[in-house]
Amino acid sequence: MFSNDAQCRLLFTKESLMLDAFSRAVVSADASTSCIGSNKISELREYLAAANRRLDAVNAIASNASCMVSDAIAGIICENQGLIQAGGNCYPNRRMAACLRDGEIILRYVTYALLAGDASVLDDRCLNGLKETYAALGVPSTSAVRAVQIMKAQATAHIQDSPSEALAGAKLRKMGTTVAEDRCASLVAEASSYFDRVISALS
Ligand SMILES: CCC1=C(C)/C(=C/C2=NC(=C\c3[nH]c(/C=C4\NC(=O)[C@H](C)[C@H]4CC)c(C)c3CCC(=O)O)/C(CCC(=O)O)=C2C)NC1=O
Repeated sequence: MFSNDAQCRLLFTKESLMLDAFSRAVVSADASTSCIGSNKISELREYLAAANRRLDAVNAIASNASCMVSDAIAGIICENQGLIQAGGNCYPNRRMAACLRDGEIILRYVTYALLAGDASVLDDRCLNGLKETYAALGVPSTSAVRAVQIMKAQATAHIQDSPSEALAGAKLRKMGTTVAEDRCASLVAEASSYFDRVISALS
């Protein structure tokens, strides 16, 4: 399959790389045989300065994860009842369970990426080959994408600690953390970009 050892090794090192904001800076500097640039250093300084807010954001998602997932899957089923009828991909219970589990897996990898400040763990360990797996199993990607969109909206609300009464009802839960004046705009944008990565990987 591989024309030589080096190609084979490259493929495997590539696949097992899990980067964070720091190791990403090292790997890209090394790739161009340069020192860490001052731009990079100030980006990393910013990453450190905002680290507490990043942890609050990760915690806001992680500690609401099972509620977010069940709500997102309930949402796609409300919008498309065919999913739970014979022939639907959330029917029977075994598939419903697999779908809920996939929702949890995706959300978990998004939180890992948000913690690391880097998408590689999400790309390599979750999204790599997922579209093909879904195609092979007949999992409808439009519904999977819709579930991810719902989780993206929920994550925004949780990072800003502003889940709405209208949408959350009795399940409404606030973390009580101090939210920055800009309503954590950059963390919201970053988390959204990871959800968008999932969406484009499945589309
Ligand atoms: C760590 C990374 C990782 C990922 C991402 C992963 C996904 C994953 N989802 C699967 C199945 C599945 N995924 C779904 C998901 C859904 N069906 C729907 O209608 C909804 C749109 C959607 C939920 C949002 C279903 C129903 C199955 C089972 C399909 C079947 O067996 O027929 C399978 C096939 C094997 C299995 O059933 O466990 C894999 C590998 N597994 C992993 O280890």
